[in-house]
Amino acid sequence: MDAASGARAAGLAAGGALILFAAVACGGGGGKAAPAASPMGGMKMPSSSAAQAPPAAGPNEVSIGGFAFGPAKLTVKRGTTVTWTNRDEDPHTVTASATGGPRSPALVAGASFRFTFTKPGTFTYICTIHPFMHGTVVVTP
Ligand SMILES: [Cu+2]
Repeated sequence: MDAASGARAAGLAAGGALILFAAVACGGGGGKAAPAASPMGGMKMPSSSAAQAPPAAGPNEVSIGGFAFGPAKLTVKRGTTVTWTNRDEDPHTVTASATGGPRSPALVAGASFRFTFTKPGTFTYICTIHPFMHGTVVVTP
C-alpha cells in the first residue's frame, strides 16, 4: 500500500513536471516562427499549386510577426532591396523616422513591402500603428 501510493505520487509528480516543462518549452519561443517545413522526408506536394512557395525569411527579408520585426536589426550592403512581410493578423507599417528610409503603407496580413537602400547609414523604423515596434536596417557602403 505504502509503496504503491508512493509510486503513484511519484508518477503524478513526474507527469506534472513534464506538463510544466512542455508549457515552458512552448512559451519560451519568444514568438519566433518555426522554420519552414523541411523539404526532406518525401513530403507530398500538390502539383497544382507549384507557384505558391512557402514564404521563407531570406537574407534580406524581415518578417513581421508577434508585433515585432524579425530580425530587429538587419545589415545589408548599399543597393540591397529589403522585403518586409506581415505574418500577423493585424496590419503593420514600416516607417523610417528619417527621410531616405522606408515608408510603407499599412500592410495587411500576408502583404509585403520592398525598399531598396541606396545610401549607407543606419535607418531606424517603427510601425506607426504600434509604435512600440522597432526595427533597424544598417546599410554598409
Ligand atoms: Cu504594427
